[in-house]
Amino acid sequence: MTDAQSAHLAATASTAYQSALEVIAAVEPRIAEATRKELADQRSSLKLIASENYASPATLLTMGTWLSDKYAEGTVGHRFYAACQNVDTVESLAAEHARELFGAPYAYVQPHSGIDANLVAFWSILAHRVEMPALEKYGVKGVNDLSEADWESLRAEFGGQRLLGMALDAGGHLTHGFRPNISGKMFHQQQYGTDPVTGLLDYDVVAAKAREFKPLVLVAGYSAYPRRVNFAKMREIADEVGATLMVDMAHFAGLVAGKVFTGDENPVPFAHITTTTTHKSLRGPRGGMVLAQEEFAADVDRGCPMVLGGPLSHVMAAKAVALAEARQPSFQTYAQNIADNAKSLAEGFLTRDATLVTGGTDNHIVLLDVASYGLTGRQAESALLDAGVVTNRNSVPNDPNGAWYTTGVRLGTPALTTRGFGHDEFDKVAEMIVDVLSNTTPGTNKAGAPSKATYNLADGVAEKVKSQSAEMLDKHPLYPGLEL
Ligand code: DSN
Repeated sequence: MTDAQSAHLAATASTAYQSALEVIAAVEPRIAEATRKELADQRSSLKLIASENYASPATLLTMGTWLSDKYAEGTVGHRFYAACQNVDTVESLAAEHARELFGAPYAYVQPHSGIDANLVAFWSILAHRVEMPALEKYGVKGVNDLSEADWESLRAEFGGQRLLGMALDAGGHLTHGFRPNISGKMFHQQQYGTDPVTGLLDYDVVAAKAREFKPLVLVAGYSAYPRRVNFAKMREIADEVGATLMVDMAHFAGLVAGKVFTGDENPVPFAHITTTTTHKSLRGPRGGMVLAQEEFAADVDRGCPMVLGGPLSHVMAAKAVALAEARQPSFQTYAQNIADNAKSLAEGFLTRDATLVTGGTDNHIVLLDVASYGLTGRQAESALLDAGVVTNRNSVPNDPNGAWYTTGVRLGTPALTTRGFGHDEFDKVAEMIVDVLSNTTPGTNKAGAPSKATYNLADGVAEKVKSQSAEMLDKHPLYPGLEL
Protein backbone atom coordinates (compact mmCIF):
# COMPACT_ATOMS: atom_id res chain seq x y z
CA MET A 1 0.00 0.00 0.00
CA THR A 2 1.35 3.47 -0.86
CA ASP A 3 1.65 6.23 1.75
CA ALA A 4 -1.17 8.11 0.03
CA GLN A 5 -3.47 5.07 0.22
CA SER A 6 -2.63 4.60 3.92
CA ALA A 7 -3.33 8.27 4.63
CA HIS A 8 -6.65 8.08 2.77
CA LEU A 9 -7.73 4.98 4.74
CA ALA A 10 -6.68 6.53 8.06
CA ALA A 11 -8.74 9.63 7.28
CA THR A 12 -11.72 7.46 6.32
CA ALA A 13 -11.38 5.42 9.52
CA SER A 14 -11.24 8.67 11.52
CA THR A 15 -14.55 9.75 10.03
CA ALA A 16 -16.05 6.30 10.66
CA TYR A 17 -15.03 6.22 14.32
CA GLN A 18 -15.93 9.85 14.99
CA SER A 19 -19.39 9.21 13.52
CA ALA A 20 -19.82 5.93 15.39
CA LEU A 21 -18.92 7.53 18.71
CA GLU A 22 -21.35 10.37 18.05
CA VAL A 23 -24.16 7.88 17.40
CA ILE A 24 -23.25 5.90 20.54
CA ALA A 25 -23.01 9.06 22.67
CA ALA A 26 -26.55 10.01 21.74
CA VAL A 27 -27.74 6.88 23.60
CA GLU A 28 -25.17 6.32 26.35
CA PRO A 29 -22.46 8.99 26.43
CA ARG A 30 -20.52 7.24 29.19
CA ILE A 31 -19.87 4.29 26.88
CA ALA A 32 -18.65 6.59 24.12
CA GLU A 33 -16.44 8.31 26.66
CA ALA A 34 -14.97 5.04 28.03
CA THR A 35 -14.31 3.89 24.47
CA ARG A 36 -12.46 7.11 23.65
CA LYS A 37 -10.54 6.94 26.92
CA GLU A 38 -9.49 3.34 26.27
CA LEU A 39 -7.87 4.44 23.02
CA ALA A 40 -6.14 7.33 24.78
CA ASP A 41 -4.89 4.99 27.54
CA GLN A 42 -3.63 2.42 25.04
CA ARG A 43 -1.92 5.15 23.06
CA SER A 44 -0.12 6.54 26.09
CA SER A 45 1.05 3.38 27.84
CA LEU A 46 3.63 0.71 27.11
CA LYS A 47 1.56 -2.38 26.44
CA LEU A 48 3.68 -5.40 27.31
CA ILE A 49 0.95 -7.93 28.10
CA ALA A 50 2.08 -10.95 26.09
CA SER A 51 -1.46 -11.94 25.13
CA GLU A 52 -2.56 -8.53 23.83
CA ASN A 53 -2.09 -6.69 20.57
CA TYR A 54 -3.65 -3.93 18.44
CA ALA A 55 -5.98 -5.19 15.72
CA SER A 56 -6.15 -3.19 12.50
CA PRO A 57 -8.93 -0.62 11.96
CA ALA A 58 -10.29 -2.88 9.20
CA THR A 59 -10.57 -5.78 11.67
CA LEU A 60 -12.10 -3.58 14.37
CA LEU A 61 -14.59 -1.93 12.02
CA THR A 62 -15.73 -5.32 10.75
CA MET A 63 -16.97 -6.18 14.25
CA GLY A 64 -19.36 -3.26 14.50
CA THR A 65 -22.09 -4.37 12.12
CA TRP A 66 -25.49 -6.02 11.85
CA LEU A 67 -23.86 -9.39 11.25
CA SER A 68 -24.05 -9.41 15.04
CA ASP A 69 -27.85 -9.64 14.83
CA LYS A 70 -28.00 -13.00 13.09
CA TYR A 71 -28.40 -16.38 14.75
CA ALA A 72 -26.57 -19.14 12.91
CA GLU A 73 -26.25 -22.21 15.14
CA GLY A 74 -24.93 -25.17 13.23
CA THR A 75 -22.35 -24.90 10.53
CA VAL A 76 -22.00 -23.75 6.92
CA GLY A 77 -24.90 -25.14 4.87
CA HIS A 78 -26.34 -26.93 7.90
CA ARG A 79 -27.94 -24.34 10.18
CA PHE A 80 -30.67 -24.54 12.79
CA TYR A 81 -31.91 -21.11 11.59
CA ALA A 82 -33.18 -19.76 8.29
CA ALA A 83 -31.60 -17.02 6.18
CA CYS A 84 -27.95 -17.74 7.02
CA GLN A 85 -26.70 -17.24 3.47
CA ASN A 86 -24.46 -14.29 4.33
CA VAL A 87 -23.16 -15.87 7.52
CA ASP A 88 -22.31 -18.92 5.40
CA THR A 89 -20.23 -16.66 3.15
CA VAL A 90 -18.49 -15.09 6.14
CA GLU A 91 -17.77 -18.36 7.91
CA SER A 92 -16.58 -20.09 4.73
CA LEU A 93 -14.18 -17.25 3.94
CA ALA A 94 -12.75 -17.15 7.45
CA ALA A 95 -12.25 -20.93 7.43
CA GLU A 96 -10.66 -20.82 3.98
CA HIS A 97 -8.18 -18.12 5.04
CA ALA A 98 -7.37 -20.14 8.18
CA ARG A 99 -6.78 -23.36 6.22
CA GLU A 100 -4.59 -21.59 3.67
CA LEU A 101 -2.63 -19.59 6.23
CA PHE A 102 -1.83 -22.56 8.46
CA GLY A 103 -1.86 -25.36 5.88
CA ALA A 104 -4.56 -27.10 7.91
CA PRO A 105 -6.92 -29.67 6.38
CA TYR A 106 -9.85 -28.26 8.38
CA ALA A 107 -10.62 -25.02 10.25
CA TYR A 108 -13.47 -24.17 12.61
CA VAL A 109 -13.77 -20.44 13.23
CA GLN A 110 -16.74 -20.27 15.61
CA PRO A 111 -15.19 -20.47 19.10
CA HIS A 112 -15.67 -17.26 21.05
CA SER A 113 -12.39 -17.56 22.93
CA GLY A 114 -9.38 -19.80 23.45
CA ILE A 115 -11.05 -21.60 26.33
CA ASP A 116 -14.07 -22.29 24.13
CA ALA A 117 -11.77 -23.60 21.41
CA ASN A 118 -10.13 -25.95 23.92
CA LEU A 119 -13.53 -27.17 25.12
CA VAL A 120 -14.53 -27.91 21.52
CA ALA A 121 -11.26 -29.82 21.11
CA PHE A 122 -11.87 -31.87 24.27
CA TRP A 123 -15.43 -32.60 23.17
CA SER A 124 -14.25 -33.68 19.73
CA ILE A 125 -11.55 -35.94 21.11
CA LEU A 126 -14.00 -37.60 23.51
CA ALA A 127 -16.65 -37.92 20.81
CA HIS A 128 -14.18 -39.28 18.27
CA ARG A 129 -12.11 -41.51 20.48
CA VAL A 130 -14.60 -42.66 23.10
CA GLU A 131 -18.20 -42.25 22.03
CA MET A 132 -18.14 -44.09 18.73
CA PRO A 133 -16.58 -47.35 19.94
CA ALA A 134 -18.92 -47.13 22.90
CA LEU A 135 -21.93 -46.79 20.61
CA GLU A 136 -20.85 -49.83 18.64
CA LYS A 137 -20.49 -51.66 21.90
CA TYR A 138 -24.06 -50.76 22.81
CA GLY A 139 -25.27 -51.94 19.37
CA VAL A 140 -26.97 -48.61 18.58
CA LYS A 141 -26.50 -46.23 15.68
CA GLY A 142 -26.49 -42.84 17.35
CA VAL A 143 -26.72 -41.10 20.68
CA ASN A 144 -30.51 -40.75 20.29
CA ASP A 145 -30.88 -44.55 20.47
CA LEU A 146 -29.14 -44.86 23.82
CA SER A 147 -31.19 -45.95 26.83
CA GLU A 148 -30.82 -44.24 30.23
CA ALA A 149 -28.65 -47.12 31.41
CA ASP A 150 -26.43 -46.75 28.34
CA TRP A 151 -26.08 -43.05 29.11
CA GLU A 152 -24.96 -43.85 32.66
CA SER A 153 -22.35 -46.17 31.33
CA LEU A 154 -21.26 -43.71 28.64
CA ARG A 155 -20.90 -40.95 31.23
CA ALA A 156 -18.64 -43.24 33.23
CA GLU A 157 -16.49 -43.88 30.15
CA PHE A 158 -16.23 -40.19 29.28
CA GLY A 159 -15.45 -39.40 32.88
CA GLY A 160 -12.72 -42.01 33.14
CA GLN A 161 -10.46 -40.45 30.50
CA ARG A 162 -6.99 -39.07 31.16
CA LEU A 163 -5.28 -35.85 30.11
CA LEU A 164 -1.61 -34.89 30.44
CA GLY A 165 -0.75 -31.20 30.04
CA MET A 166 1.83 -28.63 31.02
CA ALA A 167 1.60 -27.40 34.61
CA LEU A 168 0.29 -23.87 35.09
CA ASP A 169 3.35 -22.67 36.99
CA ALA A 170 5.62 -24.13 34.30
CA GLY A 171 3.85 -21.99 31.69
CA GLY A 172 0.85 -24.14 30.74
CA HIS A 173 -2.67 -22.78 30.63
CA LEU A 174 -5.54 -23.27 33.09
CA THR A 175 -7.32 -25.41 30.49
CA HIS A 176 -4.39 -27.82 30.17
CA GLY A 177 -5.58 -29.88 33.12
CA PHE A 178 -5.08 -27.41 36.00
CA ARG A 179 -6.98 -29.11 38.81
CA PRO A 180 -9.54 -26.37 39.64
CA ASN A 181 -10.31 -25.76 35.94
CA ILE A 182 -13.00 -27.79 34.19
CA SER A 183 -10.24 -29.54 32.19
CA GLY A 184 -8.81 -30.81 35.47
CA LYS A 185 -12.23 -31.96 36.62
CA MET A 186 -13.59 -33.58 33.47
CA PHE A 187 -10.42 -35.63 32.99
CA HIS A 188 -8.19 -37.55 35.35
CA GLN A 189 -5.23 -35.27 34.96
CA GLN A 190 -1.51 -35.22 35.38
CA GLN A 191 0.87 -32.42 34.59
CA TYR A 192 4.40 -32.19 33.27
CA GLY A 193 6.69 -29.38 34.36
CA THR A 194 10.05 -28.07 33.30
CA ASP A 195 13.58 -28.94 34.34
CA PRO A 196 14.27 -27.53 37.82
CA VAL A 197 17.72 -26.28 36.80
CA THR A 198 17.32 -25.07 33.19
CA GLY A 199 13.60 -24.27 33.30
CA LEU A 200 13.29 -26.02 29.92
CA LEU A 201 10.88 -28.73 28.81
CA ASP A 202 12.44 -32.16 29.13
CA TYR A 203 10.91 -34.42 26.49
CA ASP A 204 12.25 -37.56 28.19
CA VAL A 205 10.34 -36.63 31.33
CA VAL A 206 7.17 -35.93 29.33
CA ALA A 207 7.56 -39.30 27.58
CA ALA A 208 8.11 -41.16 30.84
CA LYS A 209 5.00 -39.58 32.37
CA ALA A 210 2.98 -40.37 29.25
CA ARG A 211 4.12 -44.02 29.28
CA GLU A 212 3.10 -44.39 32.89
CA PHE A 213 -0.17 -42.39 32.75
CA LYS A 214 -1.33 -43.35 29.23
CA PRO A 215 -3.45 -40.25 28.57
CA LEU A 216 -6.18 -40.05 25.96
CA VAL A 217 -5.15 -36.41 25.41
CA LEU A 218 -1.61 -35.06 25.44
CA VAL A 219 -1.75 -31.25 25.51
CA ALA A 220 1.21 -29.20 24.30
CA GLY A 221 1.44 -25.43 24.10
CA TYR A 222 1.73 -22.71 26.72
CA SER A 223 0.83 -19.23 27.79
CA ALA A 224 3.91 -18.35 29.82
CA TYR A 225 6.83 -20.48 28.60
CA PRO A 226 9.45 -18.32 26.88
CA ARG A 227 10.81 -21.04 24.59
CA ARG A 228 9.89 -22.98 21.47
CA VAL A 229 8.50 -26.51 21.55
CA ASN A 230 9.44 -29.43 19.31
CA PHE A 231 6.01 -30.66 18.24
CA ALA A 232 7.44 -33.58 16.23
CA LYS A 233 8.76 -34.96 19.52
CA MET A 234 5.42 -34.35 21.24
CA ARG A 235 3.65 -36.25 18.45
CA GLU A 236 6.11 -39.15 18.80
CA ILE A 237 5.28 -39.31 22.49
CA ALA A 238 1.53 -39.17 21.78
CA ASP A 239 1.79 -41.92 19.16
CA GLU A 240 3.81 -44.17 21.41
CA VAL A 241 1.11 -44.14 24.09
CA GLY A 242 -1.92 -43.92 21.79
CA ALA A 243 -2.80 -40.36 22.84
CA THR A 244 -4.40 -37.63 20.74
CA LEU A 245 -2.02 -34.67 20.49
CA MET A 246 -3.78 -31.38 21.05
CA VAL A 247 -1.67 -28.24 20.70
CA ASP A 248 -2.86 -24.92 22.09
CA MET A 249 -1.00 -22.31 20.04
CA ALA A 250 -3.09 -19.38 21.31
CA HIS A 251 0.02 -17.41 22.24
CA PHE A 252 2.26 -18.11 19.29
CA ALA A 253 -0.20 -18.50 16.40
CA GLY A 254 1.22 -15.30 14.89
CA LEU A 255 4.71 -16.81 14.90
CA VAL A 256 3.35 -19.89 13.13
CA ALA A 257 1.37 -17.80 10.63
CA GLY A 258 4.42 -15.60 10.03
CA LYS A 259 6.63 -18.65 9.44
CA VAL A 260 8.97 -17.95 12.34
CA PHE A 261 8.05 -21.36 13.73
CA THR A 262 8.56 -23.86 10.92
CA GLY A 263 9.47 -27.56 10.66
CA ASP A 264 9.24 -29.31 14.01
CA GLU A 265 8.24 -26.01 15.66
CA ASN A 266 5.08 -25.67 13.59
CA PRO A 267 2.41 -27.63 15.49
CA VAL A 268 -0.21 -27.82 12.74
CA PRO A 269 1.13 -30.82 10.78
CA PHE A 270 1.89 -32.75 13.97
CA ALA A 271 -1.16 -32.13 16.14
CA HIS A 272 -4.39 -34.02 15.64
CA ILE A 273 -6.12 -30.85 16.80
CA THR A 274 -4.63 -27.37 17.14
CA THR A 275 -6.47 -24.63 19.00
CA THR A 276 -5.77 -20.93 19.08
CA THR A 277 -7.05 -17.51 19.93
CA THR A 278 -7.13 -14.93 17.16
CA HIS A 279 -6.31 -11.79 19.14
CA LYS A 280 -2.82 -12.39 20.53
CA SER A 281 0.25 -12.55 18.28
CA LEU A 282 -2.13 -13.28 15.36
CA ARG A 283 -3.44 -9.70 15.77
CA GLY A 284 -7.09 -10.39 14.93
CA PRO A 285 -10.38 -9.89 16.77
CA ARG A 286 -10.96 -11.38 20.22
CA GLY A 287 -11.94 -15.00 19.58
CA GLY A 288 -10.87 -18.60 19.10
CA MET A 289 -10.37 -21.15 16.38
CA VAL A 290 -9.79 -24.89 15.98
CA LEU A 291 -7.66 -26.49 13.25
CA ALA A 292 -7.92 -30.23 12.83
CA GLN A 293 -6.81 -33.22 10.85
CA GLU A 294 -9.60 -34.52 8.63
CA GLU A 295 -10.55 -37.43 10.91
CA PHE A 296 -11.66 -35.00 13.65
CA ALA A 297 -13.45 -32.55 11.34
CA ALA A 298 -16.98 -33.92 11.70
CA ASP A 299 -16.82 -33.86 15.49
CA VAL A 300 -15.24 -30.40 15.65
CA ASP A 301 -17.99 -29.16 13.33
CA ARG A 302 -20.56 -30.04 15.98
CA GLY A 303 -18.91 -27.58 18.39
CA CYS A 304 -22.04 -25.46 18.13
CA PRO A 305 -24.52 -26.31 19.56
CA MET A 306 -22.84 -29.18 21.48
CA VAL A 307 -20.34 -26.98 23.31
CA LEU A 308 -20.77 -23.42 22.08
CA GLY A 309 -23.57 -20.90 21.89
CA GLY A 310 -24.52 -19.31 18.57
CA PRO A 311 -21.56 -18.13 16.52
CA LEU A 312 -20.66 -14.44 16.59
CA SER A 313 -20.98 -13.74 12.89
CA HIS A 314 -19.51 -10.24 13.13
CA VAL A 315 -16.44 -11.67 14.85
CA MET A 316 -16.10 -14.48 12.29
CA ALA A 317 -16.14 -11.74 9.65
CA ALA A 318 -13.38 -9.89 11.49
CA LYS A 319 -11.42 -13.16 11.75
CA ALA A 320 -11.63 -13.43 7.95
CA VAL A 321 -10.25 -9.89 7.58
CA ALA A 322 -7.43 -10.42 10.07
CA LEU A 323 -6.50 -13.79 8.55
CA ALA A 324 -6.39 -12.17 5.11
CA GLU A 325 -3.99 -9.60 6.59
CA ALA A 326 -1.87 -12.36 8.09
CA ARG A 327 -1.54 -13.95 4.65
CA GLN A 328 0.26 -10.84 3.37
CA PRO A 329 4.08 -11.07 3.15
CA SER A 330 4.36 -8.09 5.53
CA PHE A 331 2.96 -10.28 8.32
CA GLN A 332 6.05 -12.51 8.08
CA THR A 333 8.27 -9.48 8.68
CA TYR A 334 6.06 -8.51 11.62
CA ALA A 335 6.28 -12.01 13.14
CA GLN A 336 10.07 -12.12 12.79
CA ASN A 337 10.26 -8.69 14.44
CA ILE A 338 8.21 -9.99 17.39
CA ALA A 339 10.79 -12.72 18.02
CA ASP A 340 13.80 -10.44 17.41
CA ASN A 341 12.38 -7.82 19.74
CA ALA A 342 11.82 -10.40 22.48
CA LYS A 343 15.51 -11.28 22.23
CA SER A 344 16.44 -7.60 22.49
CA LEU A 345 14.22 -7.22 25.55
CA ALA A 346 15.72 -10.32 27.18
CA GLU A 347 19.27 -9.18 26.45
CA GLY A 348 18.39 -5.77 27.87
CA PHE A 349 17.43 -7.44 31.13
CA LEU A 350 20.36 -9.82 31.26
CA THR A 351 22.93 -7.05 30.77
CA ARG A 352 21.26 -5.32 33.74
CA ASP A 353 21.54 -8.45 35.93
CA ALA A 354 17.84 -9.32 35.97
CA THR A 355 16.76 -12.95 36.34
CA LEU A 356 14.79 -14.52 33.51
CA VAL A 357 13.04 -17.87 33.66
CA THR A 358 15.03 -20.21 31.34
CA GLY A 359 17.68 -17.49 31.05
CA GLY A 360 16.16 -15.89 27.95
CA THR A 361 13.60 -16.32 25.21
CA ASP A 362 13.18 -17.64 21.71
CA ASN A 363 9.53 -16.74 21.22
CA HIS A 364 7.56 -13.58 22.07
CA ILE A 365 7.58 -13.96 25.87
CA VAL A 366 10.05 -12.83 28.51
CA LEU A 367 9.32 -14.10 32.01
CA LEU A 368 11.02 -11.91 34.58
CA ASP A 369 11.64 -13.40 38.03
CA VAL A 370 11.32 -10.45 40.43
CA ALA A 371 12.51 -12.25 43.59
CA SER A 372 15.94 -10.62 43.23
CA TYR A 373 14.28 -7.22 43.73
CA GLY A 374 12.64 -8.53 46.91
CA LEU A 375 9.20 -8.15 45.33
CA THR A 376 6.22 -10.31 44.51
CA GLY A 377 4.80 -10.29 40.99
CA ARG A 378 1.82 -8.36 42.29
CA GLN A 379 4.00 -5.58 43.75
CA ALA A 380 6.10 -5.41 40.59
CA GLU A 381 3.04 -5.32 38.31
CA SER A 382 1.50 -2.47 40.34
CA ALA A 383 4.68 -0.39 40.53
CA LEU A 384 5.19 -0.78 36.78
CA LEU A 385 1.61 0.27 36.13
CA ASP A 386 2.23 3.45 38.15
CA ALA A 387 4.99 4.18 35.66
CA GLY A 388 2.72 3.53 32.65
CA VAL A 389 4.16 0.09 31.90
CA VAL A 390 1.33 -2.43 31.50
CA THR A 391 2.37 -6.01 32.29
CA ASN A 392 0.82 -8.94 34.10
CA ARG A 393 2.10 -10.84 37.08
CA ASN A 394 2.67 -14.51 36.46
CA SER A 395 3.79 -17.59 38.34
CA VAL A 396 7.31 -18.88 37.92
CA PRO A 397 8.01 -22.63 38.23
CA ASN A 398 7.30 -23.82 41.80
CA ASP A 399 6.27 -20.30 42.70
CA PRO A 400 6.65 -19.67 46.45
CA ASN A 401 4.01 -16.92 46.31
CA GLY A 402 1.26 -18.94 44.61
CA ALA A 403 -0.88 -17.99 41.62
CA TRP A 404 -2.34 -14.80 43.10
CA TYR A 405 0.73 -12.86 44.25
CA THR A 406 3.28 -14.77 42.13
CA THR A 407 7.01 -14.12 41.75
CA GLY A 408 7.08 -13.30 38.06
CA VAL A 409 6.09 -10.65 35.57
CA ARG A 410 5.24 -11.84 32.07
CA LEU A 411 6.18 -9.54 29.22
CA GLY A 412 5.44 -9.90 25.52
CA THR A 413 6.50 -8.05 22.40
CA PRO A 414 3.57 -8.45 19.91
CA ALA A 415 1.79 -5.18 20.75
CA LEU A 416 4.73 -2.79 20.80
CA THR A 417 6.12 -4.50 17.69
CA THR A 418 2.85 -3.58 15.98
CA ARG A 419 3.58 0.04 16.91
CA GLY A 420 7.00 -0.25 15.29
CA PHE A 421 9.26 -0.58 18.33
CA GLY A 422 12.63 -2.17 17.49
CA HIS A 423 15.86 -3.26 19.16
CA ASP A 424 16.83 0.08 20.73
CA GLU A 425 13.38 0.75 22.11
CA PHE A 426 13.11 -2.71 23.68
CA ASP A 427 16.54 -2.29 25.25
CA LYS A 428 15.32 1.00 26.69
CA VAL A 429 12.12 -0.68 27.93
CA ALA A 430 14.27 -3.21 29.82
CA GLU A 431 16.27 -0.34 31.35
CA MET A 432 13.07 1.44 32.43
CA ILE A 433 11.57 -1.70 33.98
CA VAL A 434 14.78 -2.40 35.90
CA ASP A 435 14.77 1.24 37.03
CA VAL A 436 11.22 0.90 38.42
CA LEU A 437 11.81 -2.45 40.12
CA SER A 438 15.15 -1.42 41.64
CA ASN A 439 13.41 1.58 43.15
CA THR A 440 10.46 -0.35 44.57
CA THR A 441 10.37 -1.84 48.05
CA PRO A 442 7.75 -4.11 49.64
CA GLY A 443 5.16 -2.40 51.79
CA THR A 444 3.26 -3.40 54.90
CA ASN A 445 -0.38 -4.06 55.68
CA LYS A 446 -2.58 -1.96 57.99
CA ALA A 447 -1.23 -3.80 61.02
CA GLY A 448 2.35 -3.01 59.97
CA ALA A 449 3.18 -6.60 58.95
CA PRO A 450 4.96 -7.38 55.64
CA SER A 451 2.53 -7.43 52.73
CA LYS A 452 2.74 -9.21 49.38
CA ALA A 453 0.57 -6.58 47.75
CA THR A 454 1.61 -3.14 48.91
CA TYR A 455 4.80 -1.44 47.80
CA ASN A 456 6.65 1.85 47.81
CA LEU A 457 7.99 3.31 44.59
CA ALA A 458 10.68 5.95 45.13
CA ASP A 459 9.63 9.53 44.36
CA GLY A 460 10.10 10.75 40.83
CA VAL A 461 10.73 7.34 39.21
CA ALA A 462 7.24 6.91 37.75
CA GLU A 463 7.34 10.42 36.26
CA LYS A 464 10.82 9.88 34.80
CA VAL A 465 9.84 6.55 33.20
CA LYS A 466 6.57 7.97 31.87
CA SER A 467 8.40 10.78 30.15
CA GLN A 468 10.92 8.33 28.67
CA SER A 469 8.01 6.21 27.34
CA ALA A 470 6.21 9.25 25.96
CA GLU A 471 9.18 9.98 23.73
CA MET A 472 9.11 6.46 22.24
CA LEU A 473 5.32 6.30 22.03
CA ASP A 474 5.20 9.63 20.18
CA LYS A 475 7.72 8.29 17.69
CA HIS A 476 5.58 5.17 17.11
CA PRO A 477 1.94 6.33 17.28
CA LEU A 478 -0.87 3.83 17.66
CA TYR A 479 -3.15 3.99 14.61
CA PRO A 480 -1.23 6.78 12.86
CA GLY A 481 -3.56 9.23 11.17
CA LEU A 482 -6.57 8.11 13.16
CA GLU A 483 -7.91 11.31 14.65
CA LEU A 484 -9.78 10.68 17.86
N1 DSN B 1 -5.57 -14.80 29.25
C1 DSN B 1 -4.64 -15.43 28.35
C2 DSN B 1 -3.26 -14.98 28.59
O1 DSN B 1 -3.10 -13.88 29.08
O2 DSN B 1 -2.32 -15.69 28.29
C3 DSN B 1 -4.76 -16.87 28.41
O3 DSN B 1 -6.08 -17.26 28.61
